[in-house]
Amino acid sequence: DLIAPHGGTLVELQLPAEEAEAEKARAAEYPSWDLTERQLCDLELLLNGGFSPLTGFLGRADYERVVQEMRLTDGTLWPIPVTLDVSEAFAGTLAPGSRVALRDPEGVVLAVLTVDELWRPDREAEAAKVFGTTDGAHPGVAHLRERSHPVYVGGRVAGLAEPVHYDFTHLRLSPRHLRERFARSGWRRVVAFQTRNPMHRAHVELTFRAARQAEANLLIHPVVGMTKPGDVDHFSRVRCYEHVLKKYPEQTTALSLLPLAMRMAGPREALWHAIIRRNHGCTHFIVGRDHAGPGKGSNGEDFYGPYDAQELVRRHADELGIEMVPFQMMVYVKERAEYAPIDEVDESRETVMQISGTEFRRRMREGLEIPDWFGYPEVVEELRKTYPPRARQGLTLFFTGLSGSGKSTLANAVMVKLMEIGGRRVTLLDGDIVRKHLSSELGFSKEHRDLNIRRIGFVAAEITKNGGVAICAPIAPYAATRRDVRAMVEETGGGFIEIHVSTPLEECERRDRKGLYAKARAGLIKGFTGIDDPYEAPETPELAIDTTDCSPDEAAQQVILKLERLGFIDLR
Ligand code: PPS
Repeated sequence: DLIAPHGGTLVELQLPAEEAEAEKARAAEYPSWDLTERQLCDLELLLNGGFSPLTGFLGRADYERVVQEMRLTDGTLWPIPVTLDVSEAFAGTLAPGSRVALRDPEGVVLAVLTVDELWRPDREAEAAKVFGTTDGAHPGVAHLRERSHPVYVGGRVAGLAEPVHYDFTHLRLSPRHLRERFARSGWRRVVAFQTRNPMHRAHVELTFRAARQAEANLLIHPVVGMTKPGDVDHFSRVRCYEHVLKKYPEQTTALSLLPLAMRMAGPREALWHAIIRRNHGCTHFIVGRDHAGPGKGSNGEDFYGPYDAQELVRRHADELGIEMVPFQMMVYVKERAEYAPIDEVDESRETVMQISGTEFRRRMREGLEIPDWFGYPEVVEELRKTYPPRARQGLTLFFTGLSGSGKSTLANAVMVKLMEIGGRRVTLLDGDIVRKHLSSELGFSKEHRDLNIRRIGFVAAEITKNGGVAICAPIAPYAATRRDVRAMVEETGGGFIEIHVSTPLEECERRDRKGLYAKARAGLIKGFTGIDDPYEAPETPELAIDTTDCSPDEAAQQVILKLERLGFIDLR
């Protein structure tokens, strides 16, 4: 007598074992599609019934109506298109009735899709309707525009194998398993809490109150599929949730992970989240401030009003069947030494204390204290492992400049000084070292130079990710390539310091240590940087050093001081 799934029954699409075996043998002959990360998430929830009552990827008519009216053609409420996007080339191999083997990144066939129809959707119109905007700053819009394929394929899906996970397997409960667990524990009322962030005291307070208010047990149901780019990785978050779980009275609260690919669609997404939780056996669902909001748009304003999601969910309350527990933002009230919803605080008499996400990240970066009223020490400690202060983060020092500008000498001096200070391993990726060990087959055409720099970027990013220092010293004449390398390194969470060794051409040529400028002037070397090949000087490097009038030791000292000012080394 648990709550019925959306649409009445739990629609699981996994074939029985024997049928699956037979179909697997046939599937070897089908054209196959390698699922994208998002499609893999969607497939998992299709197969396990998290997306009940869907029976596959949406066909055109369902898609159109979902986009326009948030409904399937049979009238069932469904706010987000769940579609399979493929390339033109792949679509060209298909026709209605074709069968497609859907594979995971390892090549395992997870499911077979029977094609109903193929069409080219108007993705801009989809964005405008589903996200209410075509601003590329919205991650859902950006995904549609930059990462989705042009052809949608609709059709039934039959599951052959469950998607494989190696992490936190004991916490990944499907709708069926959660329902079984609720039934076994006698949990008749369950309130679900959706999150894509680490949980601190405010969240625990909020969920605790929600459970009390709904007279229900609590399910902490974090998304571990895809969240907003830049979010805390799910590994760290789940370790935090495991700490937080201990803060609730025993046997009242459960934790399960949801392999959902979020779209950050705000109000529509809140409806979707509610439906998905109902399918997982929950009777209540918490919708807080700015639920599934993607942050600010290009105009500096929030995409959705803070309580738009609550409003939309309220408007569909009857059809949803799962009951919303709306919440205002929770804040710490200093005089009361406890948390309260912001609308229950009289700010003329009481002091509200808050730490924004930005402020939290600043404190982590600088290794500053996080007050006890804000976070649990175990959670903060867990996050400090993932986000060490700058002095313990990896970093890349990227020297760029003309041949003979002094890059190598300077890079070498900085390396020795960093080793003297200690604390991190240092790797030198000097131009000559790289061209010997990574790029020996490359020459100096634009393509080859770019390839060379990207290889350096890849290695530097790996070193940075692992907490070391990568010192790179190629010419790296192209701004766009340097920008890409910066992005690769910064994505790891470590630092990227660009140092323009800005010694002018005349000085480099006057030094001409290797005699190459003379040869280039004589036409013996073609395409020499600065002579008959371009060098695009960095416009906003972290540091620029002209070595004409300073010794290598002085120049290296400037770099070390810069690193200290930025917090990457702690000389105290
Ligand atoms: S790049 O553009 O970043 O890939 O260049 P890099 O790997 O740093 O290699 C530059 C060194 O190769 C020698 N060399 C040339 N440089 C520039 N242009 C041409 N055509 C060229 N041919 C050979 C030169 O000695 C550079 O060494 P450095 O250490 O910069 O003086």
